[in-house]
Amino acid sequence: MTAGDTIAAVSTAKGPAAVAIVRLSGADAFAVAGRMTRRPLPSPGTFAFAKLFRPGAAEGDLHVDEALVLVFKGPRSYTGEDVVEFHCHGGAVQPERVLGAAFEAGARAARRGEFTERAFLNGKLSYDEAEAVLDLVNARTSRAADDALEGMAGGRRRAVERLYGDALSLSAEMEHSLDVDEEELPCGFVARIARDAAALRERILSEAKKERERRMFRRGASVVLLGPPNAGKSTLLNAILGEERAIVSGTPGTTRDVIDAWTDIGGWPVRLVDTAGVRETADPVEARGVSMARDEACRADVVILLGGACGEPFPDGTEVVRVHAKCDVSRGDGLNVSAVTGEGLEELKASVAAALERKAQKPVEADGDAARLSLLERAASVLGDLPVEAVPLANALRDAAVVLGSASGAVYSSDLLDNLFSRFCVGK
Ligand SMILES: Nc1nc2c(ncn2[C@@H]2O[C@H](COP(=O)(O)OP(=O)(O)OP(=O)(O)O)[C@@H](O)[C@H]2O)c(=O)[nH]1
Ligand SMILES: [Mg+2]
Repeated sequence: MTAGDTIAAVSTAKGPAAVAIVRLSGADAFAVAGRMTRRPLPSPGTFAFAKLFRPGAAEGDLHVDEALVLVFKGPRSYTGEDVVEFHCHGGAVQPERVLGAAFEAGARAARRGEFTERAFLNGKLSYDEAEAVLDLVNARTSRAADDALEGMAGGRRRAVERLYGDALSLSAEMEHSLDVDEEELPCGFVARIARDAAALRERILSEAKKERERRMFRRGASVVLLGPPNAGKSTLLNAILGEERAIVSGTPGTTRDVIDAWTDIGGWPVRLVDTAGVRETADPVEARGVSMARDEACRADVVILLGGACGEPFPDGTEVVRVHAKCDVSRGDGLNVSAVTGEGLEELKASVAAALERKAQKPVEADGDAARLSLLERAASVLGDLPVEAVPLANALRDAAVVLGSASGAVYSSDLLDNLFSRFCVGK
């Protein structure tokens, strides 16, 4: 596989749809497309309507589809290479048939994220921008999408580059001061550099905070409703979702399974989970549900606890929001909420959002996309608790500048790149 070969994929989601896009990219993209249209392609930057054929089809054979053909001449394309897009008919059959014709015409199947990988390799996108593209197509909430869009516009890269630049200039000032006589330095010079280093550290920490939030946007958070039977868990699930997702009844033990749905709480993508009421029971099916409820609570980022003790203590780091439900009937300890009148619902969502805000900042296990975060954390720790003395300050600033330099991303390992692009879908 060379970078020069021409790749093809369906870039739109599978399933019934009016339109699907089949995309070609590579040195031979125009030739491959020409074998399919059997007539000259529209000039770059314009489009034309054309019938698409299998290259091997005989004269008079039926075409595979009719499509809008868009031509982009490299480097003015998404990948930086020659690109052709066929906006063909959607559905279960047509996009795959057009793709099949493209393979017969000389293209090969694109790997996951290969279009974006080529854009990166051709200098069309930085690592951070490519990562932001991935975040955007996977975004589950508007807030996550906004953050990704800012990243695509270069926001993440510029933020770290600025930190790097500022660390470099502080470091240079400090190094220079070591070479001159102390009397020549302005009064309070070292104290001023120490203050600037502390301010730089705050900015690094705030960038690290955003990076942690991004990780929460990516993985989503799980918020589990837990409590005894009839506490009102399913009713609360339905009220938060604004739809009747779970069965509600006055009979204790109504919910026996784990019921979940994705929703947006305060901009966080949340998997909201309803569980079986926790109680001792002789019914093996219900007992299984209760044990699943406890498991979900142990894995949860936030537990919304209704009415009393239920299998606590939870693991360290679990955020617990205590709710007194049915507050239209009686009031009690914790957040008073009524799914019937709606009282306390907004407060509950705000408490959950605040708990998620805290949770996002707690340390989690490092994984493939933690590289920038751990570099930022290292730079912050290097600059932590500095004495107001020239030599340790100079050393710390030099170390911080080196670490921020790699965080700003001039150099990436191939593992890091593989990890990023394999998280894309085919066709992106
Ligand atoms: N008045 C009032 N009734 C409620 C409220 N929330 C739930 N209920 C009622 O309480 C009963 C139990 O509600 P569910 O939501 O099924 O309770 P649950 O905790 O899911 O119960 P299990 O699935 O059995 O564990 C139902 O009759 C609901 O209509 C509320 O805010 N106010
Ligand atoms: Mg229930």
